Formats: sequence, structure tokens, C-alpha cells
Amino acid sequence: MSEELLITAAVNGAETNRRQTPYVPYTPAEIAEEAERCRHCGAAMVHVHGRKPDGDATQDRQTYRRILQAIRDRTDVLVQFSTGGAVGMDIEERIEALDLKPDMATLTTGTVNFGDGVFMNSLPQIRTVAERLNTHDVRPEIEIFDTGMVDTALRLVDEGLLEPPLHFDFVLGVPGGMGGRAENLEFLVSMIPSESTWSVAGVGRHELPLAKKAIEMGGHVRVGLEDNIYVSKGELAKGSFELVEKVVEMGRAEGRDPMGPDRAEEMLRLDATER
Ligand code: KMH
Ligand code: ZN
Repeated sequence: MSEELLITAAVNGAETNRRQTPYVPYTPAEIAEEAERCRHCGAAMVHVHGRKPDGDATQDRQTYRRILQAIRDRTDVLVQFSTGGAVGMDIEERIEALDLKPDMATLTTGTVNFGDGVFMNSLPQIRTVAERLNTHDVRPEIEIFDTGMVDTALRLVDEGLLEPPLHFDFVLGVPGGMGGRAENLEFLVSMIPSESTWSVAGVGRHELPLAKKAIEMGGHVRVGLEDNIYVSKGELAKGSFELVEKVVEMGRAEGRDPMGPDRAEEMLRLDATER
């Protein structure tokens, strides 16, 4: 297997906070510094969430504008915006930054229990996000937290709202969602059209074992403090870059070097950006 490996760093998320780890970036400058470190270590893309200076999650357009600019000023890494935001956010608020034309943005194709909360994505809401992505010509990464979400993504293809080839990210191990067992990943991969590309994002202790499994299966990997804050049992990662380093090592052991942003752009059929 010689296909290069796409590593996406989910550097902050909406939920990871400073009470859990001092290393989670909040401000645009902090996010950009971390993005640069992750790129240096082997990530081709960063998945980012807006945060207020006190750490509260925000989908505010100005915050995303500053994040995008700060990252572009420092590094050529691809930038993927979250449209999920945090549990309980209004759908319009979640997509107000898409006109800034990030390289990619997420699209979750279903509702899932998310810890004690509910991450709401009704069919009309999913269509709203897909339409807005299309309006601004932003390619989606389809976030799958459970099996029915794959079927819904395929339904959106039939409706003309999603254009294949699709790129999926299987987020496994969220309390309330599909668990982090390797068989779950195998099943999800069996469901998607063969021309699709995919990555896995294992949550918590599932992150690195699922990364290894995905590498062996020919898929790609998302890691970072959004999903897991430990680099080994009981040891906090000093940033998402340490998790990226681990995945680079795992990839190389299987003959898969990390791909750069140019190759990722080509594989994911993104419009070439000036970087
Ligand atoms: N924070 C979660 C409720 C995404 O980024 O699009 C949703 C999430 C998915 O993180
Ligand atoms: Zn996210």
C-alpha cells in the first residue's frame, strides 16, 4: 500500500477546555500557531472551531475570519471549518462563516446523542447546510457518527445536494454515538461508494488504535485535542501536533508518508487555493 496518508488535525473542537488541558488553543493566534506546528509535523489539513477568549464555543463569522487569516498568514495547511459548532446552536449560526470560503467544511448527516446532550441535524437542517456549502462552492467532509448517517448522505446524492466522489470522516466513540470498535469502522467502510475517500476520528482512548486500523485499511486519519487530549495513558498531549507525530510514525511503519496540502487538494477535489 503506497497511497500517501492524509492527516487532519482537529486542534480545538467546541468542548475541549482548559480545565481538561492547558494546551487547547482558543484565540485565532493560538489556533494558527498550533496549525503551523501540526503542518510542520505532517498534517495537511486542520479542522477548526471558533472559540471566545474565555473558551466558550462560537460560530461567529468574525471569529472564523480571524482564524482563517491568522492561519493563512503562517502556513499553507488546508483549513476546514466546523458547521457543527457546539450542541444546542442554531443552524443559521452554525453556517454563517461559510462565505469566507474555507478549503472545506463539515456536514453531519444525522442527529446523535452527544454525551448528555443531543447534536441536532434534522433532514431539513442537513439540506440547509448542504445548500449553503454548494452556494459558496465549499466541499464537505461528511461527518458520520452512526450508520444511518451514511444512508442519509447517499440520499442527499440522489437529491442532487451532494456531488460524488464523497469524503467521509467516521467519528467513533462519542458517548451516545457509534462505538470505537474496529468492526464498526469496517462496516462503515463497506457501506460507502467505492470511489469515496475516508478518514477516521477515534474519540478518547480509541483515537490512536483506530488511526492504526485506518492506516492498515488504506483510509486516512483525523487526530487532535478535539477528540482526545492524551498522547499516552495519563500523559497529556502538549498540543495536537504530538498526536500528528504519532500518526506520522504509524503511517511510515506501513509505508505511507504523510501527504502535503497540494496532494490533499487533488485527492479531495478542492479548488486550488492561493497559499
Ligand atoms: N461539537 C460537536 C457537537 C463538527 O465539527 O462539525 C459537533 C462537531 C462536529 O464537532
Ligand atoms: Zn468539530
